[in-house]
Amino acid sequence: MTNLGIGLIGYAFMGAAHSQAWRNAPRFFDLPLHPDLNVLCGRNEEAVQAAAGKLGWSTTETDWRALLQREDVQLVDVCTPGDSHAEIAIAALEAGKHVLCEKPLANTVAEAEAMAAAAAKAAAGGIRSMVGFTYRRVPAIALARKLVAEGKLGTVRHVRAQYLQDWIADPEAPLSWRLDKEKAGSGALGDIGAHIVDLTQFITGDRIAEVSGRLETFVKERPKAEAHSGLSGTASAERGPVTVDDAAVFIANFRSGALGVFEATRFATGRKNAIRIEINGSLGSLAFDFEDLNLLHYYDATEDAETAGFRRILATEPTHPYVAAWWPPGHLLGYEHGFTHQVVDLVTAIAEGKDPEPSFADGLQVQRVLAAVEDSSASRQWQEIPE
Ligand code: SOE
Repeated sequence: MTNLGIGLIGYAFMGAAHSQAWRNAPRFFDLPLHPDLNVLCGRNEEAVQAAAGKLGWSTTETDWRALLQREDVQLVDVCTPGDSHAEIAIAALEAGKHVLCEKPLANTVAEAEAMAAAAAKAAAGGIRSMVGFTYRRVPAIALARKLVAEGKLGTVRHVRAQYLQDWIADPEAPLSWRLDKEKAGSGALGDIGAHIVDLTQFITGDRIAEVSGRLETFVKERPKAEAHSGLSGTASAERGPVTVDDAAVFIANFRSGALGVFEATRFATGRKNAIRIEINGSLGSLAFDFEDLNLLHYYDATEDAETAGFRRILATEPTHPYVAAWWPPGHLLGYEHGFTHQVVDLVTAIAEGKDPEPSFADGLQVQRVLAAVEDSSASRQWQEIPE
């Protein structure tokens, strides 16, 4: 079997999640190429070496440009904050490396356009790229898409989506890079709203045509972070401004005529990672909540009214997407499995010479929706998303 040398940039929360995926994918799935965890890259030498030992990487680099020069790297996995996605991903594609880039694709539409153009050019030479909208690979979500595509819901009328977290509901929670517009591009909108834009479009096979939205920053100033790890941190005595939205809400028209209602917030006390999606169609409905991610709720409106009702589909059957490679029915899957499935789909597409999805062009379209929500909030007007 041919090997695929991986170079991962970033080793915090997402870097750790991607590392386990690169390690585990070939242990459970029969992959056409074997990923070698060759290089982990981060700016602090001591810290990146410690992370490499823990996460299973053979060597380290402290400069991503040096990583791009290495012959033992065929794929670059970008797990840095959004402000460096465009520069790294474009340089990697130009250096002839396949690229997996974390979401949202970029911090601005202009950056995302440049990335999509670089990806299209590289694809002509067989170099592949993918944006990491991982939740598409949760089996219950992939099953939802399949059921909609099979026509089980009939004509889709309503799309209802929420992404609810509460990790900064405490006004004394320190400033993380995710609250800094320069680093993150936007707040709840881009960080978690991007996921529900992608997921609803993925499940319905439809696209958002126009939006009317509102962004809000409830807590305008917070303690600066002394030390930061993942979503938590230690507060310092100094304070700084929050430069992104804490919450984003918007309504949307889909191209098919379906109506959408979206909400993304980090202030939903008690909700930790609740991605809730409900789709209502002429023949039935589907409902999903990531806090119970193995379940898909399905209502068949064609059944006898006397016994009809939502039923729970436990998406752990070997016939459900991705599940056959794992455990027997009822032995539940978790957050990390989506990342493993992402690696499986990416490596398979590379080996088959196909463009993986979601592509950088898909990432650009999501970026346009996010920008339209921001513009709509600022202008108090509906905003159209170009095709
Ligand atoms: C923080 O809000 C975060 O880690 C996001 O950045 C991820 O994309 C999301 O899946 C979980 O929450």
